[in-house]
Amino acid sequence: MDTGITSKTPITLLGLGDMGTALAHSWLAAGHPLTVWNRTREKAEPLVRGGARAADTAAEAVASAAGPVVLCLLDDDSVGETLDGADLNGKDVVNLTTGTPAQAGRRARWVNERGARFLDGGIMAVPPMIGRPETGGYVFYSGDRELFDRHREALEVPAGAEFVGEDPGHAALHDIALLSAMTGMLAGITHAFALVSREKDLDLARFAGLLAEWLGAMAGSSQEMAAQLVSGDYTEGVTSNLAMMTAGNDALLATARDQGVDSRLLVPYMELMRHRVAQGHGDEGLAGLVSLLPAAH
Ligand code: FVH
Repeated sequence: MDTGITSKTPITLLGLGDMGTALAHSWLAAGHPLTVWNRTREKAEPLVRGGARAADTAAEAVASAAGPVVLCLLDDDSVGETLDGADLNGKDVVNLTTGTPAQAGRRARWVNERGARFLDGGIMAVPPMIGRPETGGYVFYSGDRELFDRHREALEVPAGAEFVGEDPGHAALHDIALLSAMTGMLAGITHAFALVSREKDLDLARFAGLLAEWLGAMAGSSQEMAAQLVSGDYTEGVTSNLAMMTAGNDALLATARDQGVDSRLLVPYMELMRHRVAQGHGDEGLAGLVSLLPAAH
């Protein structure tokens, strides 16, 4: 006989956009009692048919929460608006809304002042990856370690969980750092396709495979950079030195010119390389470039 009683952690989820809805389905499928709330109520209906309870207001959803209150909203402002008026005292708040490290820090203080514990999360997955561990999606978490440990099993249902420290801003920092690296990589991919795409007899699908393999192999250089930053010796274990790479940039720029391609995506990074070599550090790897980036405030 199905008594409807389960030992699974009850989840309260505020926000049913594309990501929130994917999270909701994964918790329902895993048998977690689920209460949902969304500003536009209709988005809750399919989940209610699947066994979730829809709360009329965010405050009511929070008041009835016996487990973590998870937020997956557009931005930090929408988190503030949604929680405004809710009694957070004694609650565990898990914010999966993308924001900056500073916003996470401020939100943690705001939540703590209202008597609740706070965990921030940065989702490294797109909705179709949620509830499918084989896709490798995961969430960076930071903030209250006890909260994380207590709800870890439930938090690991939608995607893997990677705790990166008690500073509430560190999940967002990891998230943004990875997205920033991705942006640089996509700029490189864009330039590479601009170079080859005007060649009529070139197989772009084959090229794409070669490109992905090359980027995968080169990604290992991040370990070399980390080791150099930790030791402070930027010449440690250098396999390709900066002077050689900077000289090679001339061929990259000349080829772009010959192919009629604008080099604007590459030039800022190349200028940084040239500057470091001019400072007398041609024997280093790339770690020295990090020291050139602190912005003037
Ligand atoms: N979707 C993705 O690929 C990325 C993957 C990485 C992580 N992001 C972040 O996840 C947060 C939510 O993303 P989403 O995909 O669910 O976003 P939307 O489909 O646009 O849904 C937005 C939800 O936020 C609600 N909302 C917006 N403004 C307010 C407000 N002022 N008060 C209350 N709720 C608000 C919106 O409600 P409604 O429009 O349906 O009424 C949606 O529930 C996000 O931080 C991504 O960066 C996703």
